[in-house]
Amino acid sequence: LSKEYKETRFFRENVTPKKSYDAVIIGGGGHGLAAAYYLAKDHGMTNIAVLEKGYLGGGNTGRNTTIVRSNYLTPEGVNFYDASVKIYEGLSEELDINLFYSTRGHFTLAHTESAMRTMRWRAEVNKHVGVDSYVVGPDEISKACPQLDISCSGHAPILGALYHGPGSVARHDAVAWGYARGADRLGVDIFQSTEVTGIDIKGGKVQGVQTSRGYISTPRVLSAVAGFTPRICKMAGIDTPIVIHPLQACVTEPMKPWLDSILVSGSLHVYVSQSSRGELVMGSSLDPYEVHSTRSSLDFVEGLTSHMLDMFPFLSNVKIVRQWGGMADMTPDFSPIMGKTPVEGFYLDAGWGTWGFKATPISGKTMAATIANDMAPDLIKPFRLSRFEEYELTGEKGAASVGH
Ligand code: FAD
Ligand code: PYC
Repeated sequence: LSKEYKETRFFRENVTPKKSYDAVIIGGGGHGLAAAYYLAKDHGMTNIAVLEKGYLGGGNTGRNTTIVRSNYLTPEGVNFYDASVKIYEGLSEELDINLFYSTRGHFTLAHTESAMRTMRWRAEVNKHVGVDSYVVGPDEISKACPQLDISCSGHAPILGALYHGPGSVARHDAVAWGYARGADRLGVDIFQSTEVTGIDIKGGKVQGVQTSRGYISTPRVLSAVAGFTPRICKMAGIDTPIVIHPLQACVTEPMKPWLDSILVSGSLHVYVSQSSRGELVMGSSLDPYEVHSTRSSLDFVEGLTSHMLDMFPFLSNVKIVRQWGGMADMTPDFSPIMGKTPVEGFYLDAGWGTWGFKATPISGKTMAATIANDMAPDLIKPFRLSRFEEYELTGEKGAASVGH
């Protein structure tokens, strides 16, 4: 590493953006930073700027509950998320940063016969594609998590679960910082507190972006802004079916480690894992209304904790210490929107709703390839924007861990 890099603790602070770049990435979340990293690393494109209106990882990347898994419902989805899990497994080493990637095993609990049917369906699709998932009964769940009340206080007895061994958690902000540092070291310029306010398009082609720090000319723009996608797409004159719903989460005070696995209950609208510092990380359903806001509510913690106590009555004296919200960019089929758009040079990485953290590495890699070759790789073709007008949806609602 050169002296310039050795003397910075994380990455260079660039003071003034250049007048022109080969590509501009809007959004310094995990997805935008990963795309920048792979553009430089896989395609040798280093004259790139990442523009972030706030701070790196301050959007949904730093607000999510960090679950990584590939136990989806469609072969297209399973293949895509499995490719991401495989990158995650070696990512701490590749980025030379401890991502606290921790493989725990993931149980999707079924409390009804119809939920059991979906678990069997997912298990069969997963196995067919070579992903480790199978259906287990209450005894195996109790063995893995003896603290769980299998009767759920008598309200919703657990009949079985889909078990997915590779299910993991990771430190979310380290993923953003790791990709940022990796991209920076390869020569990418990263600007925080820099907002894109307009996209300059002439003759159907991208010419540049207006920003809070002046105009930047560029032939290629990637929008990787999650909950802000409708605003950026409006600047480019593009319609998407994305709607924004808040998704909230919270953590307890730290406890000694007792919960090894990741547990999800669709019927009780709860999911929980224990972080490396001992906090229970928990979430529930999407808020039922469309609103562009990151506020959290008392209603959310009340609902969540009452269902947590159905599963774990012994937690009644444990305190909730933080709660927050993120803006989930929801698509009708619960799959992302990735690839080219009708505007030449404007690329979209969006529709990550409640499921995009696990996809960070593979979305970065495939969006980088899309930009470098002006063509989407086969892996992401099922997620093209045009699928909605072609009636070729990639339906993953049955595999979303979050109630809706
Ligand atoms: P973000 O991290 O949101 O980054 C977008 C960035 O764009 C932001 O930093 C924003 O400031 C910036 N930006 C916006 N507009 C502009 C502009 N005009 N100019 C410049 N910058 C701009 N997924 C999972 O896989 N597993 C989970 O367990 C999980 N749990 C979740 C829990 C919660 C509570 C939430 C809210 C989401 C969860 N998700 C989960 C979803 C996941 O967090 C997101 O899909 C993912 O983080 C999206 O990453 P991103 O980089 O695309 O977006
Ligand atoms: O996609 O696994 C997931 C998830 C869990 C909580 C929010 N999203």
